Amino acid sequence: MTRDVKHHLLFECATEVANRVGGIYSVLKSKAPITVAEYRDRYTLLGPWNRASASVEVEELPVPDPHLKKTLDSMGERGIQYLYGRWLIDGAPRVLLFDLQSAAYNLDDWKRDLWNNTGIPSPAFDTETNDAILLGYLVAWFLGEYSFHNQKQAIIIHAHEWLAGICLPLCRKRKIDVTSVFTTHATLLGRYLCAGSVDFYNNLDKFDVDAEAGKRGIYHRYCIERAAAHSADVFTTVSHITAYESEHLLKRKPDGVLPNGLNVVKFQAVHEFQNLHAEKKEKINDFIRGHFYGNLNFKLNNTLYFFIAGRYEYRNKGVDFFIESLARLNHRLKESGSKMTVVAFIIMPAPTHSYTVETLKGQAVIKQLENSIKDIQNSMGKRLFEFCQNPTFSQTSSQMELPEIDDLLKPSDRVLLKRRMFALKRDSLPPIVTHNMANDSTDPILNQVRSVKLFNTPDDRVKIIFHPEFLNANNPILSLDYDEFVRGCHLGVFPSYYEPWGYTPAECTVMGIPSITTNLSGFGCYMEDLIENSTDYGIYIVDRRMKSVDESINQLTDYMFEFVEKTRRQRINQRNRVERLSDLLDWKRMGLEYVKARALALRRAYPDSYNNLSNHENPFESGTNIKITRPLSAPGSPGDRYTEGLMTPGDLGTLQENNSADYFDWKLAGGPSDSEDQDLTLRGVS
Ligand code: G6P
Ligand code: 1S3
Repeated sequence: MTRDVKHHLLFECATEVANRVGGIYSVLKSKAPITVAEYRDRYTLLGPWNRASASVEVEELPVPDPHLKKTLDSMGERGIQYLYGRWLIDGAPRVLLFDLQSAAYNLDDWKRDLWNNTGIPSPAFDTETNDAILLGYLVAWFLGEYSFHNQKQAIIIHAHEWLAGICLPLCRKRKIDVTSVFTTHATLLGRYLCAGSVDFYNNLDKFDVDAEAGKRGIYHRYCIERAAAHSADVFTTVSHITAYESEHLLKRKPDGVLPNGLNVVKFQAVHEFQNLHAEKKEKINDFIRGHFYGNLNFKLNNTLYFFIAGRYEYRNKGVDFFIESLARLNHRLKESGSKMTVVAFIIMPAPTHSYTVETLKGQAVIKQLENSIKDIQNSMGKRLFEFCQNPTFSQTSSQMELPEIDDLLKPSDRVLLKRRMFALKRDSLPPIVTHNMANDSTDPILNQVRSVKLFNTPDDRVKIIFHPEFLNANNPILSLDYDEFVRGCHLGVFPSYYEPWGYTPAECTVMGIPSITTNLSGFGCYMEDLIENSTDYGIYIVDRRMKSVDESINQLTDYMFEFVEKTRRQRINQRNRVERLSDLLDWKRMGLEYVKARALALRRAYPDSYNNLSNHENPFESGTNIKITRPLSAPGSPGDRYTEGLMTPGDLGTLQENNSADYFDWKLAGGPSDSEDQDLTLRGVS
């Protein structure tokens, strides 16, 4: 059938539509403005209807498109409940959310059908898989009916992750007239294998994938993921390194890489983000005063805030590396007699039973002290004012007399102050963890902190605070949203072992905060490919690929030590430089790869519509090998380099069909350095 490919419709399907769970929510939300700008009302996001989150994120709207209305009415007649509306985020994209429970009466039939038609098994009690099946069958049902009612326009279904992937083999099996893109943001098996103690990257081509999935009880999930990857017209992933992994674990080489972007909002004046840093840091200082009450033997002016944040995946996110290198950093700072203190935050949600009494008490006693001092300040001010209105002169020297401290600070004030100061006395050390942990004695983070003996003693130059809950401005003790917290910190540390992309360091970058990542993360590889000496720009990349564990930890320690040694001026300069990189991560640039993926899907499904155009089958193949010839300049915007050639972000990470590239050896040829290099050197930033 001939369909209008130019005015095609785009449906993007994921379980995190208007439902914050993890990275895919960030992808969809931050990408929405550019996708809506391109498609307007031809774009709709599909997903499960999570009533709690949708009630605050989605505004219901009448269904405007008659084809859509017919389709939904017909599904409604069969008991399917849905919510059609506007997602209340930048770009306000249309969303169509299906109530999975309203379709649950079909579950057994659909599971049987899945087995009969695709050979994918589904055990009875895996709720996540059951939901994936319900969503997949609902979306395939919807697309089947919709493409029947609307026979004019071409339709693209873009599914993210295995949880939203079941619709793809179904569309293929039922020959539904749509074209499809599947993006995997991590592979199931990769995540599981890395979380154990496996030498993952050196054995990728050797794993017996079915057996490994079976051993971990995820064979059925793995089948869904693999089926989605193989039945999509275009298969993509988020980074070069995950493409390599997908090729081996899912047995299909991705057609291209769709790196994740961010919706970069620039300030009018450069200094604004620096001011924000100072403002938010002051809020963190307030928290620290409370947390370390009675033990604040370090100067906040000489204190740096480091942090790691994300899902609690101890090994995958590199928390093990972080804690070990903090212990080494502590040792080196003590040895060198440094006057600096590092407070390292670990922000990773874990099962807890509320805040500890000690944590709450710390904030309360400091608040009380602050309030009492304000009251005393007030009364002292009044007394001083009164005294000065009626000047007295010394009888001997005819000089004007000034008040004595006792005239201003009355005995009752002294008593109050003493009481407040007594309240600051504590016998215990400042706590490591802010909450009562559900599994305190078996928690891997706490156990490692115990084993490296980082107990927040007065001698320690590195202190640790584990906050096992995501941050939120309504939080009673650290009342900052995550973004505000990042702005107030000095360095993000993300030494991941398994990280298909890694939004955390990317977010630091657009907020002008330096970060440490690794060459096993999609983001780290991407930046390493783009920037010749990324440390100059506050992107430190730990080599976890070619170095031994001990060497990598030492490298991480060196980076942190080097950072601690910087002067305030150097930190400010570095923040300016980091912030300039944010253009590289903007969806306005990253989104080009999504455009290419969709173009390829349309071309593959409707080749006849392209007969008169060039026969370039795969738009991911740029044809020319365009290289960055010079490193980013410190003073100018690195963004201008892109205007010189045709390069788009994915060109760096794009896999081409039938190519035999060794992904790990992917390198940009270094070009001649220019005067801006010298500029960098002259500034003494090496
Ligand atoms: C920003 C502010 C400066 C402040 C500095 C502190 O740049 O604009 O006024 O001195 O932050 O930097 P630091 O790295 O010491 O937190
Ligand atoms: C995944 O989320 P994760 O933290 O489980 O998807 C993210 C978005 O693509 C990606 O940034 C991250 O590396 C993956 O691991």
